[in-house]
Amino acid sequence: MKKTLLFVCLCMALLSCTKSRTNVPATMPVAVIYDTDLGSSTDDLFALEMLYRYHEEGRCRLLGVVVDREGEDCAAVADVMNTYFGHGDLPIGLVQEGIDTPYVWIDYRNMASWCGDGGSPMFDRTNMPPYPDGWQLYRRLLAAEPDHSVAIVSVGFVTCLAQLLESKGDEYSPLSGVELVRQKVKCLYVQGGSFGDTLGTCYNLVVGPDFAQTFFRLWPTDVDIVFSPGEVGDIIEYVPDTVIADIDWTDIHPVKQVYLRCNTHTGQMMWDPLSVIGAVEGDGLFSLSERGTVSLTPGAETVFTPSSAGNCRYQLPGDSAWNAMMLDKIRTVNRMH
Ligand SMILES: [Ca+2]
Repeated sequence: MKKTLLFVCLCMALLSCTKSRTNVPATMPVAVIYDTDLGSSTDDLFALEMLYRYHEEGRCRLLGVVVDREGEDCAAVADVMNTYFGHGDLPIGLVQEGIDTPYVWIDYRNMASWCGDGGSPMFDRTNMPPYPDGWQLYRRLLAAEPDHSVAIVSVGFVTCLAQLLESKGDEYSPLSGVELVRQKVKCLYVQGGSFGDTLGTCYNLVVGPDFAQTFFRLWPTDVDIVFSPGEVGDIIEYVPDTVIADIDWTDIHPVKQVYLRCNTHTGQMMWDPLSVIGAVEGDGLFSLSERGTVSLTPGAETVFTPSSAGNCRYQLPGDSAWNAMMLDKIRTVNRMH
């Protein structure tokens, strides 16, 4: 009898350890705002697919999508994705005065106009223009949430975040942007930063240096940031043939159509999903740096300074088994439907 009791206790303890390591939310799924430069790379699309799945599983509550790359065609991609995956009611914000014509690696910005064999649009739409400015959508969504509860996942430019931080009180909240972030945001997950032995830049920050400087100057130092520097995703590749094979159950799929219609042999790695996984599944899945602060040089290089009271940490690259596990998580959303 005693042995049975001991066995049960051991099982419960092991279960408890497993839960805390993976940090699967039990009762309060984390609220997430997804901030993305849709229209150029496909890792943004996979990251968005993952958020839909997490939302459907009750592991997060996706509040909305902020598109930080200029152009209604980029916002239309968000709408096509939302509608296709059954989340057409999600609000979409779009940057209005962002970065002037940033480079496009894989150009799927005209996704909303793609037609099938019959000549009619392949994908339905729900949320048509005009869209609110990205920073305005941030203010509306944040103001409605409990304090210290929202995770922001920023996998594009920090244009809308910089504009949010510069914003003043409005109809949604009397708080300034800085104070609204301080009150509502639990953690920011950023795809970006470079924290090697020598100073380095990353694309998402260096392409809009003024926005990046504003972001680093104004982000509250008591609100956590977890960076996912490029070197973590650099070694996780989801090759085009595998993407197409994973979505073998249909051709009418926005991500598969990107891979059928566009040149996707651009060295696309799985950077953006890592910030989503961290925000929803928790930091226990990752090896993280110690705490510290991050500042930006005039050349948009990120500088990490260790400090136990610092609000910043960054993900560290994993070994081959960890990389395979992460890729498998990403592939799951395409294999299952
Ligand atoms: Ca991106």
